[in-house]
Amino acid sequence: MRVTGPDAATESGARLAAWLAAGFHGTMDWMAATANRRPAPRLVWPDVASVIMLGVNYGPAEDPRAATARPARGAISVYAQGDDYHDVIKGAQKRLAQWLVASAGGDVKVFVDTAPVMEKPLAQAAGLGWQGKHTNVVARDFGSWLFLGAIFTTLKLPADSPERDHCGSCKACLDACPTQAFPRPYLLDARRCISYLTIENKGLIPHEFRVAIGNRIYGCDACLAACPWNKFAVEGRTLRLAAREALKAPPLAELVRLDDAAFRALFAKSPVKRIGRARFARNVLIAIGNSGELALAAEALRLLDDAEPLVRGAAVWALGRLDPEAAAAEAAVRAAVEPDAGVRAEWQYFART
Ligand code: B12
Ligand code: SF4
Ligand code: SF4
Repeated sequence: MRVTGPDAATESGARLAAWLAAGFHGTMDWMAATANRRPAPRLVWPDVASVIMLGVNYGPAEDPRAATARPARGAISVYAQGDDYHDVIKGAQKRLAQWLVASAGGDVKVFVDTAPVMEKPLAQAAGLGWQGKHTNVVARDFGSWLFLGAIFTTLKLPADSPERDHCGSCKACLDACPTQAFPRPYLLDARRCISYLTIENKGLIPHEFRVAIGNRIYGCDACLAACPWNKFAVEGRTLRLAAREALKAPPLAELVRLDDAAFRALFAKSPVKRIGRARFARNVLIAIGNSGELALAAEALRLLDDAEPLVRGAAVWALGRLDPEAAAAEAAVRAAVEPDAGVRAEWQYFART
């Protein structure tokens, strides 16, 4: 926990504007819609006098890169293997904020990615860590594994010193990115990031990224896990954030059979629930297409009849990768009668490749 002032992220506003102007936010229109407020906490709440930044350690028990070496299983990013951090951290922040008001007075508001606030530059200004070349905040004591949250208060608190950059000549995170999502150090093109492609992106995943995604079915930790500062990381102690056994490396064969109710039951209280069954099944089918497991071709075949075009489209690709002959036979009867233009485009893509 560290303290900074409400003007600490002001200069990041220009960088945010440049990022948006380049279109790096893709379809995250909410980033553009709130761009003027994001670097300016006073526009979010005019009474704010100090910002208390919190970092919550969610360090994994094992290196998450091990899960990406098991192609018949899905890799869910570390941050999403436990309960939704928004809920967990907000509860803790509220308790802290209540204590603050009771002991020192003033008024408070708590945010954990729930308001248009640039949490990373505020965290660096407060001294929690620095924005590494992968653009996330790295802390000397926790490596890449910190969630961030902010408490705005009307109290004028003494500010802590900012943290400085300790990346030096390292570029391990940039080299580790499977989709080359960094046009240059400290700059991320979200449209190429697997986290964006598997979570925020609502449509079919562009072909150029599908193979590189491998078995990552929700988010990505490749750049975070590559950071040498993780050698100082310790396992997170917040029980509700800890990885659930069922979400560590679930078999694709089970995930692909989840209907809507089973999806919601498995991912109750998990951030994964937010993307819904169709987007999740799309991601699982991309992983199935990359699995090399011929036995999973039957699942792709079955989902060619799914009610959701998003699922049918991904099923075409998965079947085409695992069993091109079966896909060709299906194309002959399905392509011409497919009602959805996006799925028809997938059949055409299959025919061309
Ligand atoms: C939009 C968003 C995303 C987008 C875009 C990510 C991004 N880098 O912007 C997507 C969907 C891709 C994403 C992915 C992830 N996210 Co996210 N995301 C956010 C969100 C909502 C806003 C971030 C933002 O303002 N982006 C706008 C751009 C302009 O910011 P930026 O990349 O940081 O740009 C800065 C740098 O480029 C820097 N810069 C530019 N040039 C230069 C040059 C130099 C020399 C320097 C020093 C700096 C510098 O200045 C810019 C402004 O500060 C925040 C929550 C919040 N409210 O802040 C969470 C947040 C950043 N995400 C978080 C997490 C955990 C993730 C993932 C790890 C999840 C996962 N495992 O899949 C990945 C990591 C991907 C990555 N490498 O960044 C955490 C990060 C915690 C931390 N320790 O930093 C946050 C803070 C949420 C939280 N409350 O904990 N995310
Ligand atoms: S999260 Fe994955 S895809 Fe996104 S920038 Fe990091 S390594 Fe690249
Ligand atoms: S991997 Fe290296 S360059 Fe990337 S954030 Fe960590 S120290 Fe910085």
